[in-house]
Amino acid sequence: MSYTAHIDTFARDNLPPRREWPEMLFDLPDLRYPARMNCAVELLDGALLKGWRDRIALRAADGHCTYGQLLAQANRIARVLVEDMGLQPGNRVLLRGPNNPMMAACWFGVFKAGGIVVGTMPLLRAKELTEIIGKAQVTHVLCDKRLQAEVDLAAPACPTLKSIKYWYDDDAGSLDALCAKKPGSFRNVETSADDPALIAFTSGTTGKPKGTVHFHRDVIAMCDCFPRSCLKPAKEDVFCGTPPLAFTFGLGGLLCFPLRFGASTVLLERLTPDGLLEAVHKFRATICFTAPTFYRQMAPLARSHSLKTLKKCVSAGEALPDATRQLFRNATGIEIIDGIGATEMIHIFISHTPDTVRRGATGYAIPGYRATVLNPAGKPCAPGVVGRLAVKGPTGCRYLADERQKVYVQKGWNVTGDAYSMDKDGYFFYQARTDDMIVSAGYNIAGPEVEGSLLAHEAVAEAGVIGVADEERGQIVKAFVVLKLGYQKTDAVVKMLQDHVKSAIAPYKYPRAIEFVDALPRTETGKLQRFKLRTSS
Ligand code: 3UK
Repeated sequence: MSYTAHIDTFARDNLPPRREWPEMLFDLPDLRYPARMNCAVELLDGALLKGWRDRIALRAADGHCTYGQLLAQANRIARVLVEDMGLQPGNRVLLRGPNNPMMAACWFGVFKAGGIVVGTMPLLRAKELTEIIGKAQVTHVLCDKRLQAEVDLAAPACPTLKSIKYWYDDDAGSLDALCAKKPGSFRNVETSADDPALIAFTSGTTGKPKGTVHFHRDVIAMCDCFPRSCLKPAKEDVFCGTPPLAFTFGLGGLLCFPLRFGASTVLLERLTPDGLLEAVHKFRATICFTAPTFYRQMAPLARSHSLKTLKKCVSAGEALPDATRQLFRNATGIEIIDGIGATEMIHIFISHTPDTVRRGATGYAIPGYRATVLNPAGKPCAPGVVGRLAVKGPTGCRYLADERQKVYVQKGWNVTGDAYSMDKDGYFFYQARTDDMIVSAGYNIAGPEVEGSLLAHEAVAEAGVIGVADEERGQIVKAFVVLKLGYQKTDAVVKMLQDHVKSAIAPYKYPRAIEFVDALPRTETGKLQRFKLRTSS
């Protein structure tokens, strides 16, 4: 077996068999990494070698810290893990906290000590934590003191746990107190480039959580793909946004990407659309990462904030409706960079630059990745034909001990579960999640297209579209609509919206049922939870 720094080989032992891995592509010269690499050493110790010691790395409500200070803090945390908590390389460490500087330092502390990070979203409950801890055989926990309650509830049912420490905690035995006694240096664990670095659990909306294993090299590869080819950040950039660091969209966009480029990142807890705009203004942010629903809600508020510093905005997590793209551009002058990513792929693999945007498209396979659309026989579809999106590149899906590996990876391709079409120039057009396609009277209808059409109407704040069972047609299209202020939930408005859709897209796609609601159910990552709409119908 090849070199590993892991003494505890649980994660390696529970990788899928090699024959079930996707085909990996390392065509780009930027992606040829040394056999031994630790992603935190590459990002932090590497930053000091580049002369960035005194540059600001993290910005937060109560101050900032430099690359040098972040490195020292990560080293102290690594020491606490090894010297006080008995961490062995390969052990899994659960991290739990809102986006704040200590949470960021913990990620790097675990990497440096050769541990494997299991990030968890702040809103997860004891039941979900117990499942994740059990599945990943978590041994250690580092947690923000304010999120202790659910850990306490979960712990009795988690026999693998050995040691738990809290931060932003006054206790003598807290992570903060232990760190304060340590020197800011650490002998980094020399991991192999393909030693597991993190197990990211999918923010999937149904079924048992799936853990996706990513190696040290994958963390660096995500920094060397989308940011280099589409975002093109500079040292002077200030990143900000909403995705939790436990979501790989946030881990990349709000932590690893800025540090890879010598830039700084604003870490803020629990942001609203208004709060995010305020943060852009206050921190003079230049790059923003968030979900489509945030851009939509920010557009009407944008005029009342000074956003002159903001240059680039990245949207991911779900499809960006063209109506939202237009609304945001009209309000700010910024052409949003859309990108589809997945926890299985660690980050974005289809995207575009502001100059290469094509209306209604997510973009093209970014350098390093290849993408195609497969028909039911597993062959590439002709341009314009809808099929299953399949992708391969320098990163890919490796589920931790999970039969569903064979569903996600087919013939070397990562099959994301999205229905897409591709045009003759290689631009990819999102339709729906494969299992969300609506079939009504023999027609295939993609809910997001109907949502997009509704969102273009001035009365509509938000829309979610699903298929509901119907005796005559099999399914009918049903829309859940949040109206803007000043519009009434009346039959006349129903008729107006139906007529609008009929005139904007093929009439058979119009929502035969419309229900007005005050809000749509969403995940912590901004995704619409269609299954909740289905069960409420
Ligand atoms: C959907 C999109 C259309 C799509 C993610 C960027 O979302 C991320 O990861 P998840 O595992 O979900 C993956 C699924 O979400 N999706 C994401 N982005 C788009 N659909 N247009 C988009 N731009 O169904 C995909 O299969 O939660 C996104 C970076 C890292 C991520 N983990």
